[in-house]
Amino acid sequence: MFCYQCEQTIGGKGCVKGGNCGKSVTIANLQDVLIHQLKGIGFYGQKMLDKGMSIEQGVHKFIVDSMFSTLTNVNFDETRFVEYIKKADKIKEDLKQRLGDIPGGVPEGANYRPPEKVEDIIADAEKVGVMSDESIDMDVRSLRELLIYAFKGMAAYAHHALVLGKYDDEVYRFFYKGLSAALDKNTTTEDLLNLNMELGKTNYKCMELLDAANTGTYGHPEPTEVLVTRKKGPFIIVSGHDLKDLKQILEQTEGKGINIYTHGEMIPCHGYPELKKHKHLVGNFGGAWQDQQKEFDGIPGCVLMTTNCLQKPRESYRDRLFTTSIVGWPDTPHINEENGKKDFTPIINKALELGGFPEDEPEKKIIVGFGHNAVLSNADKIVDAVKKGAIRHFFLIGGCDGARPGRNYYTEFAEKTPKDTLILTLACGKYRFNKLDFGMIGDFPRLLDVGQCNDSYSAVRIATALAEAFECGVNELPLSLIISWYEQKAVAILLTLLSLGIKNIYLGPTLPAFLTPNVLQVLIDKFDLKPISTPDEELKVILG
Ligand code: FSO
Ligand code: SF4
Repeated sequence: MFCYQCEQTIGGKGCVKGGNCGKSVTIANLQDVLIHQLKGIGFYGQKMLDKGMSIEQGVHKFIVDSMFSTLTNVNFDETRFVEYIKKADKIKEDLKQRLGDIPGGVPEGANYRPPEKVEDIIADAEKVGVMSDESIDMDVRSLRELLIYAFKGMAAYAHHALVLGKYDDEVYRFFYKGLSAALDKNTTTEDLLNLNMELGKTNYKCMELLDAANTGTYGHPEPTEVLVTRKKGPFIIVSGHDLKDLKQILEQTEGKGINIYTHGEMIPCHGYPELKKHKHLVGNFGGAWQDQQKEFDGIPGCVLMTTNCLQKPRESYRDRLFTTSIVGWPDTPHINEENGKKDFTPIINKALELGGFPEDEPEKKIIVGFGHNAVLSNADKIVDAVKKGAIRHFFLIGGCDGARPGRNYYTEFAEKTPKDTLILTLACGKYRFNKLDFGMIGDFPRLLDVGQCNDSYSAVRIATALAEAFECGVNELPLSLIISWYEQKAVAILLTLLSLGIKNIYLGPTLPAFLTPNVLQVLIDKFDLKPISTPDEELKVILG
């Protein structure tokens, strides 16, 4: 096993004897073999596309879903990965047969066939994993892995859009192109740099698609107060990022006396008209993902994990944790979809049986729901406030939260921003400061929650609209991006921001282990990417 795809990687170098995330050697190896298989599908798929042949939606969906399953904290279930690897083999063989002769030959690796026995598949990771090609140029490996990790992130967004019926052939086509290039030993650093930029642009399209899917189905988020304390009674906590799962749970629990809480990245759901109209969507539970083991310990209710981020469940709540979609933990009840619907009866019955919280906590509320529509419908007022000097600067303090120390930087940064500055935030990193009172600037709360990491598109829309209003480029705006990363969706978003030409991004809490000094230098030279130092230092430089 060798894995360095997330910020939590051991020693800032790589996990080799099991992951800090709870990933076992077996799962890591199976994921490596699966990624190798997907590169093979990419190769044959690209050849088909070159010939003008078409590929079924089912194959696109398989790539997206199985790739998403290898993202950090999504799936830890051996059985599921073995199934994916075997299905990938069938798909690959089918594409190969339909193609017939391939002029120019086939790269080593495209013809890999998984052995019958699971232990032999696991052993094959040695031959196909991240470090299997020891002689390869380190910068090529670095850029190749950057591409693969960003693909995992984009796969998550493509998955969410597809759940709501939205897809874009151009996005899908890029999976074949990029995966195929990642398999080819002749791909150069320059090719890979270009592919990473292309991924950033394609991911922007993918996120736009997801935004259209979410807002088209559930309406545009509106500023909404959310209860962040507990209410008496039976409950289900919905975690992850999937809006459709939440909607189905809300419909199936209507009138049953069960309170529904969002968790982690689901908090922006409270702003969507079609979700918030359900009165039993009562509030948001707990903090960011890395607090879940402590916060779910012995809870008298159920938890549904719809996507990342799942941690190893403690025994005290293992019997009340359910997974769905691509999420998995061994021997944990999983809710499958049948004919486009999920039956949440087991989780509903369990929640009723557990009885819930015995009493109400004293109430506390915060505000969410500042997606691009809500913010930009006030664009005139914002522009006016900037012109009058009431708003001096905008900070986007967003990205993932995480378990390692060093993330207090983001709390401290938010706290130290001057009163005449506006803070936009998104993703789960906001739990470091979203319950603090930042006050108001005129009619606006100083802290505007733009949404999930999945809503980064909204932040870009806001920035480009402001740039248009001020007749300048985004880089000339009084706007600074202070980004925290943890997993691979953040990698895809970072490439999107870079591909849009956005410079001077402050990235932390540490830099990705998979970036070599040379690759990092390219990003610094080309995009003025900056590792974080201290909030005081940054604020001094930014505000002058
Ligand atoms: Fe957080 Fe986890 Fe949304 Fe990530 S929940 S860390 S960027 O997976 O997905 O922000
Ligand atoms: Fe380690 Fe992160 Fe990989 Fe888990 S996902 S094995 S913590 S690098």
